[in-house]
Amino acid sequence: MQRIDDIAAKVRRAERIDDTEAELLWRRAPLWLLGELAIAAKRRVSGDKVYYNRNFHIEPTNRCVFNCRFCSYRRPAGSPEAWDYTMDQIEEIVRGKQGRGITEVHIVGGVHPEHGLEYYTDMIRRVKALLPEAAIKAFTAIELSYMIRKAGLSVEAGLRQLKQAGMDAIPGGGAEIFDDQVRRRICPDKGSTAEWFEVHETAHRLGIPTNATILYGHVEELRHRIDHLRRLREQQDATGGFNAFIPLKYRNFGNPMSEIGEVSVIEDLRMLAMSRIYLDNIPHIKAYWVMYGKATTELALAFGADDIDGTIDDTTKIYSMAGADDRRPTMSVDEIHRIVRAAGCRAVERDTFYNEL
Ligand code: V47
Repeated sequence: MQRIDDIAAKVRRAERIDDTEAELLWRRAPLWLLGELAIAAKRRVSGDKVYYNRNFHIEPTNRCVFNCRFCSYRRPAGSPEAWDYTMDQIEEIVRGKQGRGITEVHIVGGVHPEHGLEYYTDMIRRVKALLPEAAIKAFTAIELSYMIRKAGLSVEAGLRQLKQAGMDAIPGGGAEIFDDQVRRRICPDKGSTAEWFEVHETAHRLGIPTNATILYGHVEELRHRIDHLRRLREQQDATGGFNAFIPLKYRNFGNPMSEIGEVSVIEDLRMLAMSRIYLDNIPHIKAYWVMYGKATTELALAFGADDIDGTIDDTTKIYSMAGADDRRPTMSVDEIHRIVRAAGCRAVERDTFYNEL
């Protein structure tokens, strides 16, 4: 059997590791070694830089046609906690963010049963009109697949319309776990893995950059995580359009899977480091601070992450409703610089396309 030292030497030489090697490293390597290898891999891509942006989220609705068991956010129509913003309310949110140097608006929500594609293209146009200098990163592949199919269009035709309206990039959500059996257990009626990949593959061909995520730390096994990473690495070899990979830790408050505990911070760090080591072709690994909390995010920077997302400005509820520490997530640019400096790195503001600002 291969020794950990041989695999580590391979990673240090920037050679690709296979799934068996990944499994061995993941199970057996001490945390300090994973940190060392991940940092070396991170430094090859981004040196001592850690990227952030000035962004905010719009979550137009928490009504959803799907019933994901890990979701703490969805509410049925008629619930006092359900919301469904009008265009006027969305424009009001955006007006409140003008003049603050925002470079990205991240729009995701539930998969609404009634809205048509024109509703979404109209939303994008209105946001763009009020914040023309910001890029719009909008809708998970699952939302996109649903709205485009409902309009009777091919994925390509639908994405072209959205791009034309001003959609500049696609976020990484909806990936969850690609393995069909695990997917059936945690989100049985959700759009499929094949749909997720069809949207991302088509977006890449149309020149729309995208991100990718994994939702880990619930019922999946290590082999499912590695399978997930392998599918992403293969897609990236083929189409090259993923900018960032974002491991999302399952948070267990207020959802139908709450009896499952949350994994440890040590496991978060192993997940991050292995993502950096295995995904040798996806440039950035994001430690989404809203989901980890600020203290773990600082640690994440010592385990291969080179991006911490952005200022957020208390505009997302997905994680506060799922039990994240920060009930009103906001980070000032000063605070971002402090966290990044504490980890011995240099904070660099970027736009959605990773141009340095
Ligand atoms: O797909 C939902 C996850 C995702 C829970 O692309 C949960 O830059 C943990 O994808 N515990 C949406 N996770 C968020 C997302 C994202 C976030 C930040 C940046 C980017 C990007 C993308 O949130 C969903 C799902 O995997 N999620 N519920 C939960 N209880």
